[in-house]
Amino acid sequence: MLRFGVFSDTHIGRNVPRIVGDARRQAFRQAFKQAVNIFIEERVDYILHGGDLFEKRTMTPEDVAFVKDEFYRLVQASREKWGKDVKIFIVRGNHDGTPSSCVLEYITHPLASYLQIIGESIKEELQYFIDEKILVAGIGYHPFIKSRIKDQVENLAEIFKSSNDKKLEILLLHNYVEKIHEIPPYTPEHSIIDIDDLKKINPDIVVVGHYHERGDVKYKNDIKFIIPGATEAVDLGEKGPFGVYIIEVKEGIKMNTKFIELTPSQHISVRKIVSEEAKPIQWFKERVLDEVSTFIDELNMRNLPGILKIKVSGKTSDTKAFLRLLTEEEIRKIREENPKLLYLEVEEDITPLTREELREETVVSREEMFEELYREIGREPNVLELIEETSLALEEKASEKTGLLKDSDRSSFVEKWLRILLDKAGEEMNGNDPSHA
Ligand SMILES: [Mn+2]
Repeated sequence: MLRFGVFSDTHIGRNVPRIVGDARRQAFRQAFKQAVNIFIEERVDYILHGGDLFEKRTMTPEDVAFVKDEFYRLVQASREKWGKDVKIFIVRGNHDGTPSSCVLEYITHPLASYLQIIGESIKEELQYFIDEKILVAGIGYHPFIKSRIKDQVENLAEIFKSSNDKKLEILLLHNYVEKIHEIPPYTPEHSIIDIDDLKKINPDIVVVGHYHERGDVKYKNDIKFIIPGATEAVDLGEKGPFGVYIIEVKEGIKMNTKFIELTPSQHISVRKIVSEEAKPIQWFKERVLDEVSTFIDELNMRNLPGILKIKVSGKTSDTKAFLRLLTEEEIRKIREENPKLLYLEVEEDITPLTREELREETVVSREEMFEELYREIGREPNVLELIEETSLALEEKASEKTGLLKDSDRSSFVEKWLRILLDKAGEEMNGNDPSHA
């Protein structure tokens, strides 16, 4: 029986959002450490990493040392605990650099024979691994992966064909695969792997990184596709769950897979506030404050530090000079009162109504007009009296057919209403413009 520990997109060295960069860097390391612990406990024989091990742009020498130490710890502990010599295979992702400047080189060492980079070397030769039980080959990230794979299909098929059939054959990739991933719209065709090309290569298992959301094991063209996803939210909007796969292979073909979730070290969330109709700025602000307080409750419940981003969009009926929903000062205060909230960002996309829309907005419906009128005159004695009279008349004289009064019965009420309204209007005019008094 063979056991594999599979993970991908660990992005060690990533530090966004920059303001909480140190905490984020630690979160990625924490996830990595947990993965290694799981691999030790699960007694794996081989590790498969699907690429984007590092975040090349922002990684530090300490990040390199961290990964080296963790892999060494994995190998040592597995040897001590279970007498196993674990081997680790990694394919290059787009965040690990290009073939000529690949940061994976930093963790290789001639004496560290337990670790091997799979895929193209600087000389563009395909590097693969073969022992008596398994064959691992692969191709690192390429922006034009479709044609890159097509160029290498024969080469790879040859490597796989030459291996003994009893070996488990594994292909490591770091790109989108047609029919396997839910590929984001507008992804150029040339950056998607043609699944028929993989059939020609014909491995038993394809482990593919790059896609940060884990996928269920998919079985297509006699190939098992393992999509481990990332181990931490690479972008704040990525929800998880994040984790690792353990694959257990019995008698050459029977395969069990399980996904083990990692415990995140920060609670991260992106919330949206959208208004279909125009609202005052205060409405948006209240919603934002509601979201913040809900999120803070969640942090206390989970006992975790957290990062919250709120995206607010819609139109506002306010025509005043545009203000930010929360000032720097207000955000600072919220964070001071809630030390668990590491970072709060409010992204605003609120546009004021155009003059045209504003005119439509101010058209008052008949119901609104009456409501306003009643607020003004509804408590005056002559009005109350009139309402009383009208309802009595309705009870006595209303037509059975229409439920209304006949014209002759109605006319006196109409006159009285008119008088009241005219008096009211006259009062207002006089009140508003003393010169007409
Ligand atoms: Mn990635």
